[in-house]
Amino acid sequence: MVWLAIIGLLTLCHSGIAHRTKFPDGFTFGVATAAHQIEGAWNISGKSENVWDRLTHSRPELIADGTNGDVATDSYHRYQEDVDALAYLGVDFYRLSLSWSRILPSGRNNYINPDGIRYYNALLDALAEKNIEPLVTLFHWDLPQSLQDLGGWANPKMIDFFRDYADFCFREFGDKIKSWITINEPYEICEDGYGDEKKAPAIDSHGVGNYLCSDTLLKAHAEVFHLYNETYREKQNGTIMISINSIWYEPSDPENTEQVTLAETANQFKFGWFAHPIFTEQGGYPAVMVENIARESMQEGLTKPRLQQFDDYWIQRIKGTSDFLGINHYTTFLVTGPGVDPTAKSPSWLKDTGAVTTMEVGEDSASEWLRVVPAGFGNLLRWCKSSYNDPPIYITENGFSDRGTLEDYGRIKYLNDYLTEILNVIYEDNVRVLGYALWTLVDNFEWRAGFSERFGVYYVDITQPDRPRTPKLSAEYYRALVATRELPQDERFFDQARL
Ligand code: GBH
Repeated sequence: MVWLAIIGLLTLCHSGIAHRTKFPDGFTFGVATAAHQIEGAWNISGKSENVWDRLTHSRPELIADGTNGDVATDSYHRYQEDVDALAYLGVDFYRLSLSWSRILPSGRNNYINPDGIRYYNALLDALAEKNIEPLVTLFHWDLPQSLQDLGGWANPKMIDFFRDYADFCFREFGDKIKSWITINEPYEICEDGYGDEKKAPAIDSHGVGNYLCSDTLLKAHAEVFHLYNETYREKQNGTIMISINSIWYEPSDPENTEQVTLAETANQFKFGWFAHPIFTEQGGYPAVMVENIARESMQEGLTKPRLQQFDDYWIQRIKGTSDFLGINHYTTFLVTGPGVDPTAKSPSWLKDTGAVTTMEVGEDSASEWLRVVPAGFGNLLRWCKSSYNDPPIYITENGFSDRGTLEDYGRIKYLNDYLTEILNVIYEDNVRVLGYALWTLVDNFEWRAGFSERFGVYYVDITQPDRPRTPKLSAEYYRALVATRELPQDERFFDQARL
């Protein structure tokens, strides 16, 4: 008996259980933040108003706790504390974003704000001092209001404005930044900001503005990629990608073939909307999107579909414009059947999908939309490998919200289980996941949720003027993980009562 048990144990170790907790050599760890959520200093040192300043000031009732990004975690003044926290965690890289309206207050490149340049140089130097690589997002939702006044991402002229802004950033900071992200979460920008009121600028042009936005945004992304590729890459020797958020859709009944097909449709509408044009051989919007929207548009009596396929020039121009597939991932929803979702406006992206969905799955978090479904993450990653020809992948965001407790066992469990899925797909399915950024460093301004939902591994007391940061238990967990490159098994990280 004893011998059998020992042999059993040895086989388990050999079959991979033992190395399942260890990340492969070269895998990198970081944390992610975004300018508007942490910087504060909203109207000083030359920064102009952005769409989130405008929304939070003019319609504060839209923010769960009435807070805003005016001071946020005051990282504009306290960036050294952030960098010290990053050094304590021991991360390889820090994903941050640049505030467009701090760098180019008019939105255009006619005037450059010297304080903005000084700030980012100081931050980049402080990171270099600690040997932390910057991974920098050009646009994480904080569009200069002056450009929004011209229509924002619904205006094709944005292609030029975004290229000019990126051009300036590459020239000014390119010696210090080797890894770039063009745009964070195009779906959220277009659907939540132009097709709904969930994000600034809260245009709510459902079924129309969201698709104007995606046309412009994908072209603008592609132009910035080509600019980097042709003008800067050789000299600066860096990389550039886009970060796409995924809510992964699963059929609620995996045996139900109609649901299986609809879940695929929903994934094409959600992730494929922006990934298909960039990461497939074929290029362009997913066929099922083009078809569904054409059909819906006809029924609405329109003479032209609300979304049209790109022409050949743009299909070619957009294809292949990302060195890596950047994935932000938090959660999974279920598809329950065909039809019009009860929450769908008309017309709208959701109605266009033709699927009814539910969030009733997994354990909850402090965010209504965030359910804990680690298996969905594994399925998403395998789907990305097969749908997009085995791309090299960075997880550019992943994290969990609670109300700010220091003993954040819920977050640790979430991280442990989601990171386990990454290990599984790396070792079992050869999915090429190269690095991981935890969302987020410090509790910060969580958009319309204000400070009511907290994602940080550092607690921030926003009632204190000096915004003190306190490490949560998850900070110790992540520090241990980064130091050993192995999922910590120490029992102090796990809530013994709940195991
Ligand atoms: C990311 O978005 C963002 O990049 C980051 O800035 C953010 O802080 C983080 O996640 C945590 O939220 O109006 O209630 O339906 C994640 C994707 C998609 C999350 C849309 C919230 C809708 C909220 N987001 N979503 S709701």
